[in-house]
Amino acid sequence: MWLFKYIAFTLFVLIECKKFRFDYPNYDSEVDGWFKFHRIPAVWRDARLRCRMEGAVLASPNDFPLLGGLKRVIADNVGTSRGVYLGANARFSKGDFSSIAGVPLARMPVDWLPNEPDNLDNNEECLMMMSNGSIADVSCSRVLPYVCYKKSTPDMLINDCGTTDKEYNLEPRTGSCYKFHRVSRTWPRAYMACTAEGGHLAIINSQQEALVLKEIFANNSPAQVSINSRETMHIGIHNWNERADWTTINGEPIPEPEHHVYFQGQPDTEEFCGGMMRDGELGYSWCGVIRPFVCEMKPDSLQQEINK
Ligand SMILES: *[C@@H]1O[C@H](CO)[C@@H](O)[C@H](O)[C@H]1NC(C)=O
Ligand SMILES: [Ca+2]
Ligand SMILES: [Ca+2]
Repeated sequence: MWLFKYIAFTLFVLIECKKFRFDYPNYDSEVDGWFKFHRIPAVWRDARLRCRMEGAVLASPNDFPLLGGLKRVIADNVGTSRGVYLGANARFSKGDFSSIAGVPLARMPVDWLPNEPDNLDNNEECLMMMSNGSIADVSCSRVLPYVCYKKSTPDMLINDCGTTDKEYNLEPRTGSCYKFHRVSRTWPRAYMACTAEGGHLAIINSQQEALVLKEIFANNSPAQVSINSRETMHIGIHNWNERADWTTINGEPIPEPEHHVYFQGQPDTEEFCGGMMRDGELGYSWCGVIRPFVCEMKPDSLQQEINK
């Protein structure tokens, strides 16, 4: 009896240790990973990107366990009358459907809905799945809910910053964690990336933090940053389309800078986004320009349970 208890306890501990992040709460041993249902529907392109930014992948029924897991998630969240996007798509080449991991559709244990596939208007390069596992080809611009999947891997360790993302570093001077993104994005996409990672675009709360951000930028030379616009990085400052009314993205005032804040001269009522230049000056920037950026996260933000 004690042996049984011991084994049960050990199993319990092993299973309990399988953690990813609070919004992927339930480890599913059949798929050795976690699912997250995204209730806010999106076009396929945004669905894929959000899963990727969360460190996961837009789910596909690559094998029987994944099919079973997906069917359960769909049944629990959307019922039987609606469908969700799959990762599997034919965007690279019409008709050649395969999952994001490269598994061809012909190898997936799925059936088509009645009268599908029909490639309506020769414009259906994405797939939707119902809770019974039947699929249909649909336009990738449809707005549908979706499911992200994270496979458990041996190198998944939760670091000081509460994340498995090794690029987040804890900064003792501010108590926050930061990640510099060398792959440039527009400001809205940068905002999305930071949010998906469990944080937000870096917010300057003190002179000390302004200095920390300047140092982070300095540690990433222009040659290490992906494309043009290497001299300014996006941070969490916005003018809310109100010319000079600059605040942080949390609506807080920007701390009185020692350095000059170059926020003058922009046209009326146009949307501008805040950036920091290599010399530490803050300035405004077109939101649509792709630039490197810094995300900030509190060490407990991804692991805290939700209080309901
Ligand atoms: C799955 O459900 C749809 C309706 O939601 C139905 O049209 C289809 O025939 C079902 N597929 C199977 C294999 O039962
Ligand atoms: Ca169709
Ligand atoms: Ca901050």
